Amino acid sequence: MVLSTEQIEQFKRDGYVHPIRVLDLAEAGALRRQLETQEAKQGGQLEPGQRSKSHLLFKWLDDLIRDRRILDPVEQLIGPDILCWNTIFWIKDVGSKSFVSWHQDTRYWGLSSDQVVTAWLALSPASIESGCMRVMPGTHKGEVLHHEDRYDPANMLTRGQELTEGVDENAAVYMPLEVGELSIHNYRLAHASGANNAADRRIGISMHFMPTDTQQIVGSWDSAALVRGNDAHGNFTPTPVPGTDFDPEAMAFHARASEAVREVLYVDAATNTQKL
Ligand SMILES: O=C(O)CCC(=O)C(=O)O
Repeated sequence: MVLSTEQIEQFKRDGYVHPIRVLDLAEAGALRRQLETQEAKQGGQLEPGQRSKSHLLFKWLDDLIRDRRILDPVEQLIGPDILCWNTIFWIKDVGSKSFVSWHQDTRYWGLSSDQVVTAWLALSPASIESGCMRVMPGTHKGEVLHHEDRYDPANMLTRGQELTEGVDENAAVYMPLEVGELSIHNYRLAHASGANNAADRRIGISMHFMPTDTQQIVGSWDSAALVRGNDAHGNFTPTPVPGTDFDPEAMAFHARASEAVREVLYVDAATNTQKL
């Protein structure tokens, strides 16, 4: 058991748990090199479309969503039958003003379950200075709060959506992580992050896990990877496992699967900012 009884209780009460050591420095460094090698090949950055459902593009990321060191604590929180719905890169370059406004993901992902979790892995130090996540403890237990789409260009969220209620900056808690550490939060938990004022890039990967009985209730079609247990529900089309980075079959699937996610994320939005 990775998580103690106290950590599980804290997750139920507050909606998050951190830090959980999952990779050693060498392993996390190797993943960062894989990412940065690819970025260097294409002018220094991922394309927006490569930031989401990225486990279909990068073999090493598909391996990561199946890594028992990540799935063991996730199973302790959501049970043994686990789908991975999405993976997203959250990269803030040195000196970048990029930030994430206060929001609840429940509002935008079209998923039926209240048990969806985000596991966020640090590939570089996620400190207060570099813009680590902040959370509002307990907000996962309440209603979905009111958001406004503000479209700030520096906001990493698709619509610059921002909570207009329920945030008390004094009660907010930082979730700093060292390289190779993970945080897990319930997707209804209000969370945000600030700009990177540190000397290194802030690189995180979010992996979104859910029980297999979850349904997509906004989009007409969606996909997910069965990463542990059995799927007796079949609500999501299984994603292919890439044999290599940029495997042609997985890339073709990625085009369809990430478009389906975009349709859900931008439903009723005034503008498609093409951030994912
Ligand atoms: O990486 C960040 O700062 C925010 C990530 C986020 O909003 C999420 O993983 O749900």
